Amino acid sequence: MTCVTTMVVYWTIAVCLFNISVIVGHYDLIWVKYRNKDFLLVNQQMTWMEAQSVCYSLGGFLATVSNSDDMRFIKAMTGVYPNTVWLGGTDMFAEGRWVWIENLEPISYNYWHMGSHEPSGGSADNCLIWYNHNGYFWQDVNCKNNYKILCQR
Ligand SMILES: [Ca+2]
Repeated sequence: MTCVTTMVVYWTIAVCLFNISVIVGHYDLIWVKYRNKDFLLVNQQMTWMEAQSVCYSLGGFLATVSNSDDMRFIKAMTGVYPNTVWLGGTDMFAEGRWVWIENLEPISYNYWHMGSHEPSGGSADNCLIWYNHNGYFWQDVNCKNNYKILCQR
């Protein structure tokens, strides 16, 4: 089994366990390890700021995507149509200067949807989502929208 397949299987098990735990009323959140990061998909929709504070309360932050391997893993983990997921990118501190909330480092690797010239929202759209549109891509959206969230620790 390839590494990615193993991860997908592991994540599927994790999703099943998480769903069961929600059904029975427990919120045992399951972090999924990938290299030196742990990721957690929270299947509840909220604003970007709420998402960041939920991640913080769980000992983490909204996810940083450092490279294409990270992105591939996140795809496998969250790529269930029609998921749209908050990531930790924002340009709320300075328009057009995208940083990761983890460390306020500039976003270097990116996965913007080039077909629609993302990021395209200007000062109205300052937070980063990962969404499904003929494949999955990044887009800047209004931080007050409500989406599921991907935490990292
Ligand atoms: Ca912006």
